[in-house]
Amino acid sequence: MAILDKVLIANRGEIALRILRACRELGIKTVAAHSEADRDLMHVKLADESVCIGPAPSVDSYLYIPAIISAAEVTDAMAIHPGYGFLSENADFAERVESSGFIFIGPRAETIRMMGDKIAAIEAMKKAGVPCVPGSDGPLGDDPEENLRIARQIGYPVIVKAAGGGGGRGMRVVHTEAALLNAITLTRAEAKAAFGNDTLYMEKFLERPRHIEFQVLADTHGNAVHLGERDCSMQRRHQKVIEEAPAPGLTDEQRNRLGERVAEACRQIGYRGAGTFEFLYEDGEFYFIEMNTRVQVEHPVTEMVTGVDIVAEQLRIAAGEPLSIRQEDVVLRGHAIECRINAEDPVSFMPSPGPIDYFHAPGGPGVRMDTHIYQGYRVPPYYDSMIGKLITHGNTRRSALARMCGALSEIVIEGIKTNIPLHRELIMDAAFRQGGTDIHYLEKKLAAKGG
Ligand code: MV4
Repeated sequence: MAILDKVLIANRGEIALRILRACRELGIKTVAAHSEADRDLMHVKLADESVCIGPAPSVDSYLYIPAIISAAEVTDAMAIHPGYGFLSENADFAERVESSGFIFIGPRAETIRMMGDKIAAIEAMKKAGVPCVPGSDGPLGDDPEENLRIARQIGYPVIVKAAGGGGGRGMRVVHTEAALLNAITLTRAEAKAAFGNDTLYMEKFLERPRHIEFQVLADTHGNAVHLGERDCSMQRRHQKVIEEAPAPGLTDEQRNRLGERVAEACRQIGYRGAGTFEFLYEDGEFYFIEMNTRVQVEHPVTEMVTGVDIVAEQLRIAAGEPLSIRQEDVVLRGHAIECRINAEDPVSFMPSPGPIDYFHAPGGPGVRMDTHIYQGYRVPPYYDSMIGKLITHGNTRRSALARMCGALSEIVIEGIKTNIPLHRELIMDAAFRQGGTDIHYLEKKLAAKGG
């Protein structure tokens, strides 16, 4: 690619390998920036160059901005891909990447900063005509009477959230007026300690929603498209376990309507790159809660049903090229499901790092496995326990489920414990097979099993 001749991958694991593959396809050279514990990662072996950026702990390597910028400088990379997690949604990082003369593969720093402030994000989306949860429409003040009035106006139960939070951190559900003021005080103190920002806001608490998110792509020429939605309701402690696309039961009309809205919102705010609009979905209505300004773990299910390579589009956008697709080119075909494979005990969920003594990858039509593991690889104890994603596609949800069932029976990982047994159970679960389970379903099921 003309302008992007070399990309530094500032991440690890399966997403680093995914980015490397997209670069290779587009003829872009790659630099793997890795920690001391990650010399044996698959993408480090495959990259054109590799640079050690520090010791095993993330704060000294994958989160250490000066080391990453230096690695880009010494290798003469043109751009930095942050992947997901780590520095991917750090506006200061994006700013320092660009002020050092590199391209940040993601939105402008100011967009990341705005979306990191959940109140600003909601305000921008409301302005753009995206439906939001009824709430305080701005920060909560210090006046107890005013806060009681806001909650009464919204109607209990309400949820108090930190403006600097997100992804499930810094929030508290309040069921009665008697509990409100204390809840605000506690959440404020927690938010201050966790995010250095005690700004709070309030929303109506939705009791049984599904988590449905829309994928968007926007280029620097004013084009924006949506790639439909994913249902990510199957989660435990804010960690997604299974995702799928499209969301069961959603109509084309619902999808097109909200999809057009979020694409238009992207044009309005001058969004750049790949992004995800997170919604809660309850009783046929969508409520925006947050926007993610990165490529997400679950992007493959969208790729499988649209045929669009989201990471390749990120690279094209960063190179200043227009999107390779228009909205009318985006056609959903069939159904895709993703199981996140974690190195963890399937019952206790305790991490299980260690050697991969044996690995057999599943295969066949409609089966994709995104993983960096190989026989002889050692899963280090320092990072997230996700070691791969098993994705299946079929013409129908039934077919995708059948293929997932087959793939889960084929896959063999020995040497460490994994959550594959949990996936085998979930894929046969009657309610999940029916489709449309809410965000609390998995935790309730596990609690009933005696977890
Ligand atoms: C909510 C909610 C119910 N009502 N907001 C949790 C993570 C963060 N992204 C927002 N979260 C929630 N916000 C209102 N007004 C319930 C959750 C929530 C949740 C959302 C998505 C996926 C899983 C979840 C698990 C528990 C709570």
